[in-house]
Amino acid sequence: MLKIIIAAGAFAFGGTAAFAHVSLEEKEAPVGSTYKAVFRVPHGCEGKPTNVVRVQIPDGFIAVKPMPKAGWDLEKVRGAYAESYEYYGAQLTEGVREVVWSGGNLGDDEYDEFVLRGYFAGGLEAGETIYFPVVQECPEGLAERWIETPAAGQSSDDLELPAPGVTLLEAAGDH
Ligand SMILES: [Cu+2]
Repeated sequence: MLKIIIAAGAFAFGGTAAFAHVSLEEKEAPVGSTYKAVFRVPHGCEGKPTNVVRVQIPDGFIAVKPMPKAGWDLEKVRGAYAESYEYYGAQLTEGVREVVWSGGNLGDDEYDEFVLRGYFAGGLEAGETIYFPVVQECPEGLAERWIETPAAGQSSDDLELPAPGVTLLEAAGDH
């Protein structure tokens, strides 16, 4: 009897796909504001631990600074922005485009969070959703690629491996 209950519980858990996905803690942020992105990683790849977490930085999310993590190496891949963005009186044309935490070991039965901070540029549009593609790498070449974005008429719930996203709200001073 106990076995049956555990099996049923495991099934219910596995069926709650939205819970198991890599996701962002805060799913909304105003245009023209600093945003702390907390990526929640709830499992590895098919039973294997996660050793690398890569986060791609979308256009318009600027001045990115990742938070170092004990036990993980941190790499900041810099590159040109799609356009020039105003940031506290300066014009930024380049910055961090990808953040890579590597060399760690997050067990498949463990949970962890990976954090970075940045700024949603003033020119972005309220109502738009900005996606942060995330790739989890595991031993033996296994990976979980959270890079799908919804097509017109779709929502992230329709996708098997949705990229975590943030829906932009109107800038605080716009009312
Ligand atoms: Cu999942």
